[in-house]
Amino acid sequence: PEKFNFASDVLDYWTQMEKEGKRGPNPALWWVNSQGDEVKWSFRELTDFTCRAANVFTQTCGLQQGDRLALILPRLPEWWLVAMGCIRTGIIFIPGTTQMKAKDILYRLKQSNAQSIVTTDALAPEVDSVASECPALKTKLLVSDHSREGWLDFRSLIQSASPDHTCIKSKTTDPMVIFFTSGTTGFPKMAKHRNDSAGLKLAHFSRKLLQLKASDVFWCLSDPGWIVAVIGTLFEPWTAGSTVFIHHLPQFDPKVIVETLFKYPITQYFAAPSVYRMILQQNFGSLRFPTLEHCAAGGEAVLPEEQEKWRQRTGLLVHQVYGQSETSGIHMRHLWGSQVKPGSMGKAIPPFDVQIIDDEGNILPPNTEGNLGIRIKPTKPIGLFMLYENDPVKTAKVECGDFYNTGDKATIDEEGYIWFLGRDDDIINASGYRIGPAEVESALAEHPAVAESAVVSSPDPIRGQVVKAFIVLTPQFLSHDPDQLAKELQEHVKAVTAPYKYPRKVEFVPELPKSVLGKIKRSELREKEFGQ
Ligand code: BCO
Repeated sequence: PEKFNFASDVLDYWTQMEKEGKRGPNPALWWVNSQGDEVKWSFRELTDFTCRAANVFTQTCGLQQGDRLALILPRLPEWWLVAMGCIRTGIIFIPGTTQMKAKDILYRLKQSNAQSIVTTDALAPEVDSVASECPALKTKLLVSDHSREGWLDFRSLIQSASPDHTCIKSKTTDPMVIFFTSGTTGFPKMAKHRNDSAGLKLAHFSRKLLQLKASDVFWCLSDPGWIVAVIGTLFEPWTAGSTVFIHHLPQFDPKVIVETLFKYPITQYFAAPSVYRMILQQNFGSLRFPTLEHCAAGGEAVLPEEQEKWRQRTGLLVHQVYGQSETSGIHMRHLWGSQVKPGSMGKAIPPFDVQIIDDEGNILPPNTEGNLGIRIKPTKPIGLFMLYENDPVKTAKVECGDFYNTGDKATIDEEGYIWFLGRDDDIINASGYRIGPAEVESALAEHPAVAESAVVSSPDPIRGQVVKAFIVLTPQFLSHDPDQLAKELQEHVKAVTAPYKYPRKVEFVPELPKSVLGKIKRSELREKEFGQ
């Protein structure tokens, strides 16, 4: 259709179904924390609250369609109100992880020209420390029980706002959300998506993806800063009218995951493969969860032996799915009930034409290693990002003949099953995070001990891969205790940038391998790590 808006076409549809008694009593959003607090909202309540949020943005903050709002919240119910309030008004929201530090936030606010930011007490001081460098930033909204000078109190504004709001009639092609995604070089790029990218795509293909039903209770563990959470905790479940289950989970703890799967009637579950590994590694008694029917994993590869171990312990298969910030989630999968080839990502979901291509975009024969490509010509399928904002060069670079080149290496077998192999560039995929080496190297460079560094991926039995830094020390630090210095540098990285990027392995070296032109050869270091 020419017009599509997820708030009016999907959320309000389910509200109407509730009013007509055509949807069961399950909440639309079910939020819990470890202190026993609980929030249960119906679709009717969500329509009310998200209309109020829309009024807060337009009336109190003066935002209009096309303006940008940075959304940096942990797993709090308000996250869903903000995201849907933006969709109702056409404000482009920019999710980000709460692990970010002042420098990361500054970069995002400046690149996106965000006029508004929503966050909590934890990050408000970081925002305040850089706000003067962000001329576009006009309003700061705090989700907290306390007030803070210079910040609007989102919770009390929602209470006093009117629930009467007319959703904009957005075009399917209007921009809706921007994700920052790490690249091989430089700092993260802005992958921009349209209204149809996630919302409409899933309205059409949902039944082929996770096959959710209105009676399902779906728990997607990902932090709401990532695309997988935006798909898995908003678009995918609400398209099907299912319950979105959220555990606040400020710190990851496998014990809490297992207890939650026993305690609540969760029927479908999605997490990064590292989470499955961390659960399997612990000595839990039974893992036979009473209501769980389907498990899925994405963000990194699942090994066949891990899939088998999970099946033995739980009686359930882990279905591997694939996606990137650019592809708005999932383009291939094993259908429930179809043959699962352990270790494979499953088959492409029509109408996505997924092929293995060479560097010129030619389709390679089965069982040949190449680039994972999604056909974009003659027709670009809905779901793929619009472009990298402000970066036509990088946008053009990922177009390869008739395909979007994901940059991931894979093979396809005669039956169409796709097998992920990894990346052959410098991007690090550590426990489901995509990390650009330049971001870590730049953080290390701020420490006086570091003369230069090269950051690469290194294998890890639990996290799949971890970040490893090879560091050449400045002369005055050569005599320092290496273990202590490594710890200091790790803490330094955690302090200046989002801590998930910190180098879990550090090696001090006298020099780095370089080309004749003086360019650091990260590939040489990486190959050594993987024993190639
Ligand atoms: O392991 P350490 O304790 O040494 O360090 C951890 C944290 O303790 C630390 N940290 C976190 N917040 C901090 C902090 N340190 C200082 N100040 C703070 N504010 O930093 C390290 C963070 O590492 P982590 O995030 O890997 O933590 P953790 O607890 O080990 O979590 C394990 C996982 C598996 C839950 C986590 O790695 C994870 O959530 N991985 C999945 C990521 C994901 O969702 N990726 C999807 C991206 S979208 C996509 O791929 C599209 C595809 C479908």
